Amino acid sequence: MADKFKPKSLAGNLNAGDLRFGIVVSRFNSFITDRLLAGALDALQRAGAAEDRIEIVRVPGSFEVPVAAKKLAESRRPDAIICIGCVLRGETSHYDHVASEVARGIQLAQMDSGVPMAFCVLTCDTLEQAIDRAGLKSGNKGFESGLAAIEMGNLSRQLRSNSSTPSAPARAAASKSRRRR
Ligand code: INI
Repeated sequence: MADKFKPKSLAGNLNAGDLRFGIVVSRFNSFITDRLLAGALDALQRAGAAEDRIEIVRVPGSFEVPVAAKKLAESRRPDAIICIGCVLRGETSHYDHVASEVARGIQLAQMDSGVPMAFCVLTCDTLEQAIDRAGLKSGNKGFESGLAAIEMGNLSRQLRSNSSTPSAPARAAASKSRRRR
């Protein structure tokens, strides 16, 4: 019985073929963010993304990433955006403000725009932790974010085209054609 219970399920594939991407990169801690960017580009390239369908936007620090991502989403309407930054704990509470606001800002930007945004902002206590996540012991979070962006870009396209509830214009057209019959 249970094996007959197969609700429809959707998931984005990892083919970047015809998707368009935006990447917002913070210049602060560029030693790390450059490596995250390289990881993200590696993921996109290996998944078949076209160079001319990727736009990279650089901002001063992680705090500026959300507003740039939102404007990029609204003006270019890419399939997905990858947000890259690195926040390192210092001696004051500055870290906490930047770290929490960048996460909150990116979530707001993707919810407001409807464009999926991969969160690739490292928040680390030490430079060593950041290096580990930018291509050393713990892999490259940029690469992982690239894959997340591809999957979410494809899923978003499916959710737009696969809607089980017809749009208002589609409903109006269907009822007009019923009246004509
Ligand atoms: N920006 C970062 O991306 N990472 C940090 O670790 C950081 N720290 O620690 O200060 C940081 N600060 C700059 C901030 O993002 C803004 O660019 C700046 O405050 C100007 O608005």
